[in-house]
Amino acid sequence: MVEMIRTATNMYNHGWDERNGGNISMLLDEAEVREYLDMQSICTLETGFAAPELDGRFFLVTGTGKYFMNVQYDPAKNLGIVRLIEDGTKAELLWGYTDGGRFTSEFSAHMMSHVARLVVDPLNRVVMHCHPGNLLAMTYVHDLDERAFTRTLWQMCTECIVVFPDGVNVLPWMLCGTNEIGEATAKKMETARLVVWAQHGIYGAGRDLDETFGLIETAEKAAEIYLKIAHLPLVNTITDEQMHLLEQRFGVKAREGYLQ
Ligand code: 2HA
Ligand code: ZN
Repeated sequence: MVEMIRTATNMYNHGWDERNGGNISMLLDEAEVREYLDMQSICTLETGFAAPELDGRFFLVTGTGKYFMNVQYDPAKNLGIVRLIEDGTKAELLWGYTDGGRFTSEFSAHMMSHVARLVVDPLNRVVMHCHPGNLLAMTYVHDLDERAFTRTLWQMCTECIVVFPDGVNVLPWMLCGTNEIGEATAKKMETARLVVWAQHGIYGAGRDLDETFGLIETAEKAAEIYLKIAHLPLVNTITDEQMHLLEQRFGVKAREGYLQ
């Protein structure tokens, strides 16, 4: 909980979550939840989708319409703990949303992304969405082809290929808050932990809040460098040969076919 508050505050302070922008969900262990809660259901909410893989699982989730800026001052109003029931078509509220609120409007994208990432990595716990300015800006001026987008980011900072060797997947502009964008995001999450929503923001997934934050932070830094240099004549870059040296040195494998 403390980490959740710190992360939401940190994301707000980075300018990634203006107003009610952004949302976070974190899978909790049942034992962890039982330690703090009496497990009484406050109310049952319809999710609007099915996710049988997550039946009975517990999540700490930011609330819809809530401001990341305020999470630190009133966590019980701005966050909630829910248990998915009835094949994920319903969620029991166990704690939080004290003003009668509910989970984020992007709950389907979050839950479907959890399903997709847990298949790839059973230790995945966190899905995070936000609106970082440089990545967002990049989607207006850069080719949205995933290989091209990823390669540009990798070339902007040496550590990028080490931090996200699986690259960045990209969705074209789609209506947010729908099951369609949720399904499309989850599909993209099968092959990468970062999914850009063109002209909107980014989704990240990871084993804990710091790792997921760091993933987005690294991609955002690379996008910042790109915007600083995109209009200037390019004199130097990180070559594919050098990328291969990074792969060897750090024991990572770049996404198949992304390097020459
Ligand atoms: O609710 O970021 O995508 C805030 C959002 C929606
Ligand atoms: Zn958003």
